[in-house]
Amino acid sequence: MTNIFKGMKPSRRSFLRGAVASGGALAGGAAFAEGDPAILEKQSWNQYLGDGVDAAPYGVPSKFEARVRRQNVPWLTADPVSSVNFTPLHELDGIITPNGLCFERHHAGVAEIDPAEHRLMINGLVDRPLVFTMEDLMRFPRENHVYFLECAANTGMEWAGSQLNGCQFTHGMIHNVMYTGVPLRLILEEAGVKTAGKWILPEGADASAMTRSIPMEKALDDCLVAFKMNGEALRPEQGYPVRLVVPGWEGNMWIKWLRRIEVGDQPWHHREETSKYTDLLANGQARRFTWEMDAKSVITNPSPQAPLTHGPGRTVLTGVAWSGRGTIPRVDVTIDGGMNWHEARMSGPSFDKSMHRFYYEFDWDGKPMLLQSRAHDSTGYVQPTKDQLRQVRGENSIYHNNGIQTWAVNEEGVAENVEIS
Ligand SMILES: Nc1nc2c(c(=O)[nH]1)N[C@H]1C(S)=C(S)[C@@H](COP(=O)(O)O)O[C@H]1N2
Ligand SMILES: [Mo]
Repeated sequence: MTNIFKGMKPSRRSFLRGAVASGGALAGGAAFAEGDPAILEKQSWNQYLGDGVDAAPYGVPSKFEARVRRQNVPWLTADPVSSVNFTPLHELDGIITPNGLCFERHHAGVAEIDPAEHRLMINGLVDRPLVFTMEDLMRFPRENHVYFLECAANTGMEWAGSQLNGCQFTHGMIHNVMYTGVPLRLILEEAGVKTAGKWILPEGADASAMTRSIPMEKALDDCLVAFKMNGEALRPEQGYPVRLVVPGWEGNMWIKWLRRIEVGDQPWHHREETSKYTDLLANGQARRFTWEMDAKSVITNPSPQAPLTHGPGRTVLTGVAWSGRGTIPRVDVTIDGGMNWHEARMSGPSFDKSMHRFYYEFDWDGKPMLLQSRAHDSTGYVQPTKDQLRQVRGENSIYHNNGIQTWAVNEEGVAENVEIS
């Protein structure tokens, strides 16, 4: 154990003395409690044989983790086939989102595709229009990368003020997984992009036939045609058997159930880049093609769904941060609404355009707190306050809210979504 709490010695004797000195509030191991059956008595799992191997050919979480699940917001879900659910960020640690907990956003439900029947077509301004089977795709060199996918509408309900009570709902339209896929560049090279080809239009095989225009520089840079997530096949809800990965850019461009890529000389100005996924400013003009996701962070614990359940003393605060422009070298944390900022401790791999994990360990004095985190990305950009953001973007926006989030924690440890100015 790293010695983050100065003066605490790791021997049992000093633990007991410490417990007395701080009135029993010492965390990290309680003093021996006489009569505690959890330590004195044999439990059933000590006495009887457990299930053998093969009880679950595909393993599932412990039944005691049943509360850990994706959830939707009923008033945002008029119809489940065109809706969203949210990643339970407050239940996770590290940087990888388990496949079964990745939030889902569908415009026309989950397409059920037999990979043997699936094809990917490249057409438009190419020398050789091509059609690939899944087997064909597997014969290109493939790469592994960890990237976050954030829906442009993540935190979108919070523009006018604090609204949803939990980081799952305010910030859970994000997941971070390791993709295995073929660089899109290799597939485009196979077809031979004509000199006039400056844009691509990926299209989904679902009933929404989702399309977005993507500039050729991005397509040739780091986009992937991915078929694995965290080592196994994409889940149906994440685009099985194949999806486009557009690192750092808004989620709606990551076309799922990818069936066609057209090459053109200009953007197509389809629905999802005109009437949707544009940001109406206060002066009546709309920002368009706001592809990159700005640096952002959120404290996941404590948070409204994950209150503090202990009294004053040793407290672990944690959260996640990410940027569509690079890595997150630094996150600042405040527990007093911004009067004092502390540099958080980053832990875990720091990948380009991937989620980062931060921690801040401190001694809670038992008084109310106002918790905030502020991400710095590798370009030097610093996450703005919500007020700073509204000054520039107005309040008509839904998308691209990366303002600093505040949780108020009371003496009981209960946390609530608030705004301070
Ligand atoms: N074909 C297709 N691709 C799609 C969508 C869709 O409805 N159909 N939704 C988009 C949106 S808006 C987002 S935010 C992401 C969500 O990806 P996920 O369901 O893996 O979280 O997929 C994008 N790709
Ligand atoms: Mo989205």
